[in-house]
Amino acid sequence: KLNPAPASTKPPSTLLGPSTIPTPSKSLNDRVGLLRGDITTLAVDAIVNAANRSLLGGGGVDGAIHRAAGRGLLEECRRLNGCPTGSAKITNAYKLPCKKVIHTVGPIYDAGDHDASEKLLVSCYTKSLELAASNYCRTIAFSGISTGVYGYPSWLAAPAALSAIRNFLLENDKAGVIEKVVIITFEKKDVDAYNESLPLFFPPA
Ligand code: AR6
Repeated sequence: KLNPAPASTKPPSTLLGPSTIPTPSKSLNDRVGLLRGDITTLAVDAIVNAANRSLLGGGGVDGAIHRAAGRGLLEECRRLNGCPTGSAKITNAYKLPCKKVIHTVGPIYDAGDHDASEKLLVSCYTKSLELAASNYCRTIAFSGISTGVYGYPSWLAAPAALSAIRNFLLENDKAGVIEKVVIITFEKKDVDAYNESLPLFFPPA
C-alpha cells in the first residue's frame, strides 16, 4: 500500500517532463513497497548493499551487512576484484536471512555535475535489478544508494531510484521475474523523500 505524500518543500515533480508522467497501474504499484528499518533483518531473495569499489566493506549499510553476514561474505568479496561505480555484483548471503547480496557502487555525489551522478545512480538500480532477475531473485530490497556517506541528497536520489525501478519493471522485466521491490529507509530524510516521490512514479490506480 502506498504511503500518503506529506506537504512538500522541494517538489520533485519538477524532475518529471510532460512525456514521462506515469500512468496509474495497480499491478505495478503492488510490486513496489516502502519500509522503514534495518535491511539486514529482511528475509527477501536479495538485498542490495551500498558498497564501495573495493567491495571489501566499510561503514554505513555496508558495514552493517558485513557484520551480520560474517566473514564468509568478505572472503567471497575478496575474489570479485572490486566493482566499478554504477555497476553491481552478486554474492551469497552467509548468516543473513536473505538468499543473496547484490553489491552496487553508487557515485560520490557531485553537485557540479548532477547529470553524471544521476546517470550512475540510475545505473546502480538498473544493474542490480538485472542481476536479481538473472539470478531468479523474485524479491529484492534496496537501501538508499549514495544517500549516506556519498552525499547524494535524498530528495534527488528518491525520484532517480523510483524512475529506474519503474522503467525496469515496465521495460526490462518482460518475463515478470521480479515480484516485489522493497525500498527500506533508515533515516527520516529518506522516508520523507520517498513518501514525496512514490505517488509521482507509482500513482494510485
Ligand atoms: N539498513 C537500511 N539502510 C541503512 C542501514 C541499514 N542497516 N544503515 C544505513 N542505511 P551509506 P553510501 C542507509 O553511507 O552513501 C560505506 O562506507 C543510510 O541512512 O551506507 O552509498 C561504503 O563502504 C543511507 O540512506 O552508503 C562506501 O564507502 C543509505 O543507507 C560508502 O559508505 C546509504 O548510506 C557508500 O556510501
